[in-house]
Amino acid sequence: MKIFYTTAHHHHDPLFEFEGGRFIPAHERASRGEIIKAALTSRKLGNLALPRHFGNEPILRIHSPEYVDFMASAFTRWQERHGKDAPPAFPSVWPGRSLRPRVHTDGEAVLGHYTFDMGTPILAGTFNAARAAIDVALSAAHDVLSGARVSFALTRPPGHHAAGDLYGGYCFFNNAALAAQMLTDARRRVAVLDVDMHHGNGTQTIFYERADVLTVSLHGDPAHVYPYFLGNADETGSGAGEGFNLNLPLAPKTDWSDYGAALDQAIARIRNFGADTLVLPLGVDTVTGDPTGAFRLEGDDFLRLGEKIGALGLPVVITMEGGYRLDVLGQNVADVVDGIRQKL
Ligand code: SP5
Ligand code: ZN
Repeated sequence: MKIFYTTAHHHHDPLFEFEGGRFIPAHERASRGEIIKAALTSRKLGNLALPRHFGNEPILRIHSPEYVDFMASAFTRWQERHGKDAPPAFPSVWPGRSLRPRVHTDGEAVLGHYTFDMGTPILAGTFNAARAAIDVALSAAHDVLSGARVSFALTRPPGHHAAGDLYGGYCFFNNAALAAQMLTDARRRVAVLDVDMHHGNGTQTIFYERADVLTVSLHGDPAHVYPYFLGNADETGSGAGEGFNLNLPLAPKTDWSDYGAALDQAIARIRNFGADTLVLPLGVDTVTGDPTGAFRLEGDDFLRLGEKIGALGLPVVITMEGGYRLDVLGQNVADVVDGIRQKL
């Protein structure tokens, strides 16, 4: 298995995020990438490979040109307003209900126009890191198109909360959606199975009106869990996409017995859709004690999760999403990969 990885992820290493009325130490740090890399390589689950460079064309299949331009220039524009030594960029105003969500270019308003939370700082190097993560994801998709059974995209920053023109939840570009689109453009029938703790709102939104990509997500019930404002079971797709989005929200404290049953449902839908290729946005923030999570997966549960996915028998592109308990992050990611490879 190839593990697509680049040191460019270090360009995005925030110290703080905003939560609970104050800045707290950021959960989504560059050390995560190194921990995952070390665990996968030390268990000999694959070989590191550098991404190749894909141009902007595949990005524009998913993200709007205005949004890509915004991301590319966001921090320099923030510096024009707040000085060369400006702190990380955070929004302070949003087009909430009753206000008009018009496109804004002004330094203070533009961040609120393009994001939905205050947990996602933009730094000087954020665009470089996020742009490199796109190439990592596309390289893994290309690897599967070239015949690989499984390919690992060590994407950092993660992507599943980002929509076509929206960042948030530590995500800037939707790496999994970009991979799914590249596979679909090559005539694959793609299912996206999102097993991160948090609903993959960006991925859902991107494919919501489409029948050609099935999106399935297992996550904490948005009544209690971030991102709160999307991810309910009644969101089934719309228009041509009606019936092609499946949300399986689960209660806080869900452990393997309920999680495994929901995963069986997800897998049954993917089989029934007739997918020939799987994209797996992988988050291991479902572990007991994750600082952003609410589930109780532990121990061998991640191996079992991987085994069930591997037993689908489909080629898989794995993109890395969440997982913030650094003491078990590497082991849990490696267990999922190990389980997939044992059954595939
Ligand atoms: C990719 C990804 O996993 N993004 C997650 C973003 C979560 N950001 C906010 C988390 C807020 C958690 N607050 C509740 C604490 C429960 N202990
Ligand atoms: Zn998550």
